[in-house]
Amino acid sequence: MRQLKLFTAVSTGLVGLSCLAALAATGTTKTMRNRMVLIPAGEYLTGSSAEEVAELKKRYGKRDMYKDYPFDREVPKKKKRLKAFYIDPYEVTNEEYYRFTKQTGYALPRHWTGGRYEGSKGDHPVTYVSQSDAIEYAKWAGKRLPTEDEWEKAARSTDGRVFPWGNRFDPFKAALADSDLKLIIGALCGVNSANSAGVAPGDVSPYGVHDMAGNVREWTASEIPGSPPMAVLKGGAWVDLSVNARAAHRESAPKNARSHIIGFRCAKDADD
Ligand SMILES: [Ca+2]
Repeated sequence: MRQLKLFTAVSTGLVGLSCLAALAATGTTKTMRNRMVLIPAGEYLTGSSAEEVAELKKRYGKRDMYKDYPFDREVPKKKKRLKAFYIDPYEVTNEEYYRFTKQTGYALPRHWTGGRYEGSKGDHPVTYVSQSDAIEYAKWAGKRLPTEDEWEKAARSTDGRVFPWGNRFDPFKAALADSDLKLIIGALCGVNSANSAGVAPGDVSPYGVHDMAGNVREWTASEIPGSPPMAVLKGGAWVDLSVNARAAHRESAPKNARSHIIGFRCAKDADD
């Protein structure tokens, strides 16, 4: 019983901190959302080494969802060089996507009713959008989707870090489903779906790009060849474990897929 009381006290304290942080972050995002972040030109580390992938297989390979997972497509870990580019600091929100549909008459996400998103979810990431929906939005906004390489550099910076904040996973940094405690906190906070952009202030890369480990998976402009070719998704979602939150993780989906766990952010050439 004493242990239960202690746990309750600790978790209640954490809930308070977590919810307050979320409120603070929401206020911040309103002023920062439209400013793109400049990712400077230069080298960065992409992918994972064969040893890192062997460790992932050892740790996750026996779970049903990762039994046949193609971790090997993260190999090799190597240096790449990219030109400078801009990237959105947050995932595209319902409100932003609503303005796009209003101006263009573009089809609404299928779960919207009455011509718009649900009530207070204007600052949540838009979901149920395909890669082509995301591309059309980006064109309207004078932007484009980031390539997989651009997305990965914006998340892990130049030092090859595993997560946007560093090499060590911390379930309190991102909107993920990685620990029972995090799930309890999420439930008490009403966080049981995609969250307000920037709900997890710790999920931020050295460049100041938010929600790259969690919240929703994100479309990129890149594809994995095949029949049919698949689009590369980066980052984890609120339903995912930490393995998906690694910046090197390469998820993929048919380009016309629409899901409650997939959204996107935009990029732009730096010389525009
Ligand atoms: Ca994300």
